[in-house]
Amino acid sequence: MLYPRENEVRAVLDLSGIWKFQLGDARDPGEACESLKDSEVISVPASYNDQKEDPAYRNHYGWVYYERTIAVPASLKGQRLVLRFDAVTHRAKVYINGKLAAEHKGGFLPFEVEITDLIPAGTRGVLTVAADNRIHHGTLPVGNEGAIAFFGSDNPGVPSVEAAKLWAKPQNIPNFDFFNYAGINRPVRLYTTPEMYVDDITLVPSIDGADGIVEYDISVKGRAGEQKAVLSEMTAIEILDENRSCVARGCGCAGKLRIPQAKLWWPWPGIPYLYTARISCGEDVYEQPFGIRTVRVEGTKFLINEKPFYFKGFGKHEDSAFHGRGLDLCLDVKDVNLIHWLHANSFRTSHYPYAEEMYDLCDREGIVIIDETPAVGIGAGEAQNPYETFPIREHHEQVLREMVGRDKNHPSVVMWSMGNEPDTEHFPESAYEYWHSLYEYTHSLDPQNRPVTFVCCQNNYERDLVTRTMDVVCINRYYGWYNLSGNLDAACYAWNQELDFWEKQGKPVMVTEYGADAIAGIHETVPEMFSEEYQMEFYRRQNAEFDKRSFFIGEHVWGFADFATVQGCMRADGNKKGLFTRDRRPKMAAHYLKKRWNAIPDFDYKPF
Ligand code: BDP
Repeated sequence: MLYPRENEVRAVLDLSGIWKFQLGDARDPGEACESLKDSEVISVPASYNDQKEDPAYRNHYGWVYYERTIAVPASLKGQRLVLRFDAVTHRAKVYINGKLAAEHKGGFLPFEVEITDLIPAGTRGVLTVAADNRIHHGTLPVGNEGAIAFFGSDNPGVPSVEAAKLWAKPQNIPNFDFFNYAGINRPVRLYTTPEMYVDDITLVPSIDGADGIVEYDISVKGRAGEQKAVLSEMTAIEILDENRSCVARGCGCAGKLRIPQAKLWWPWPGIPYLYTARISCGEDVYEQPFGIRTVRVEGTKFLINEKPFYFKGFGKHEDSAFHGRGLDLCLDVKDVNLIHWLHANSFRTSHYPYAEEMYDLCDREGIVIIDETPAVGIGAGEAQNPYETFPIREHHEQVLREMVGRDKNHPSVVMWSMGNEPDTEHFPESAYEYWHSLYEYTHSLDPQNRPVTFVCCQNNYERDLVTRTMDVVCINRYYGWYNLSGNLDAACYAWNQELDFWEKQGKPVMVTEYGADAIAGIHETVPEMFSEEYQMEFYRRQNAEFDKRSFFIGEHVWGFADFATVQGCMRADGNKKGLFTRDRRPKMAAHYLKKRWNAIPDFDYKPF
C-alpha cells in the first residue's frame, strides 16, 4: 500500500488533532454506532492510555471510541477521496455517519477506505473510530486467555480461580514484555486521487557494473470496465536523481530501466543515495523514493552491495512518555541522531512494524532495518502446542502480506523477521512446519527476495529445528542475566559452547538481543546486577567472545532505550535494559558502545 504523499495532483489532509473520546467495554459495536455523548478529549495520534490520570484509561480492556467531524472542501469535487489509517491498535471499526464503513485487524499496519460517496466533496460527515485493545491467542501480539488466569494457589488467602471469577475485572494479560498501548497510534489522513490512479508500485533494483537497473511494476486502477492494456498505455515512469534530473524513463505498467553510472544506497557513514520514481497515469502522479542496493546472504556472510556487512545496533520500541506508542516525529529524529551518535548502523523494529515515517528517515539517513511483524508470544509452555491450539496462522499471513506490501520499496529494509521468540523447543516438528512454511511464503511475497528470518529465544538450540533453517540465525540470549545471573565468566563459557554449535551450521549468525537491566544512577565499584557498571561489563565481556568468530555477523543489544511494560515484580518502572533512559539520557554502556562501534567498520569487519 502506498504512503499518502501530496503533490501537484494529490491533496493530503491530516486529521490529527483533538478528537472526542469515550471508553467502551468488551461489547462489539456492530454495524452501526451512535454519535458520542458524554465524550472526553483525546489527542490523535497517540495511545490513549497515558493521556489521563485514570487507571480506567491505563488498564482499559475492550473497545474505545474516537470521533470527529470531517469537512471535505468543495474544491475536491471529481476526485477520489480515501481515508487512510496508518495504525489503529489492535482492531478497528470505522463508521461514517454512524454506519460501518471499514474494519481492520492488526494494530501496526495501515488500512484505508474510499469515502467519495460517503462524504462527498462540499459536505460534512461524522467519523467514528472504534478500537479494541484486547489480545488473546488469536491476535498478534499474543495475549493469555482468561483475565483471571493468574489467580489460584494453595496458599490460604489467595483467591481460587472460581472465587476470583465473582469479582475480578477482565484485563489484558500480554504474553510479551511491552505495555499494551492502544488506540489511534498513527496519523489518520484524507487523501485524494483522480478517478484513474496509481494504486501500487514495486521497484526491484540491481547493479550491473557501474550501472543501476530498476525493474518496475505499477498497478493502476481506473473506472470499472477499463481495459488493463488501456491503463498501461497511459502509464509512464521517470527516474529522477537528487537534483530532480531525469536519468531514465519508460512507459507501460512494467519494465526495466538502466541508470548509467548509478549512485548506490550505502549505510551511513556511506552515502545513502536516493532516486525518485515519478509515475504518471492519466492525470495522476505519484513519486516513490528508492535506493539502488542489493542484499543477499552467501555462506556465512550478509552482503549489502556485495560487501560483508556487520550489524551494530539494537532492538527498539515505539515508546515514550505521554504518547505511549503514538507517532512522535521529534522523537524519531532524535533517535536517528542518537543512532548516529553511537556509530550504530542498524536496528530491528522489535516487536512490530513501525510507523512509515521512521523507514523514510532511515532511507535518508542510511540506517539499516530488520523489519519485524507483531508475532510475539507464540508459546504456552510445555503443556500446550501453540501451533495446534492458537488460531493465528491466517492472521500471521495477513500481517506478512501487509508488512511486505507496505515496506517492500525501502532500501533501509534488508531483512524480514517473521516474529520474535516463539516456542520452537517443546513441539519442534510443529514449529518447523509452521515457521518454515511462513518463511517460504515471505520469500514469495517479496519482489526483492530479501533474506528472511525469525528471532529465536533462549532455548535448547539442539532441539530447535527452525532457527538453523533461516537465512540468518538470529538469537536472543540472556546469559549473565536471566540465566547464569551475575556470572559473566559462566556467560562467556555458555556463549562459546553455543557458538561452537552454530559454527557447524554454516549460516551467518547474529545476536538480536542480549542485555542487562541497569537503573540509571546506580553505580558500584564491583559490578553487580542492575548497576550501570554491570551492564557495561556484560557487553564488554560478551562482545570479546563474538569478535573471535568469523560467522558472527552482528550485535544488536537489548535495547535502545528503557520502555514501559506491564507492572510486575520483575520490572521496576518498566524494562531498564536501555542504553538510554526513556528520556534518552545515555547510561555508561552507551558511551562504551559508542567507542566500540566507532572502531568497527560497517563492512569487512571479519576478514578472517
Ligand atoms: C526478550 C524479549 C523482549 C524482552 C526481553 C527482556 O524478546 O521483548 O523485553 O526479553 O526480558 O525475551 O528484557
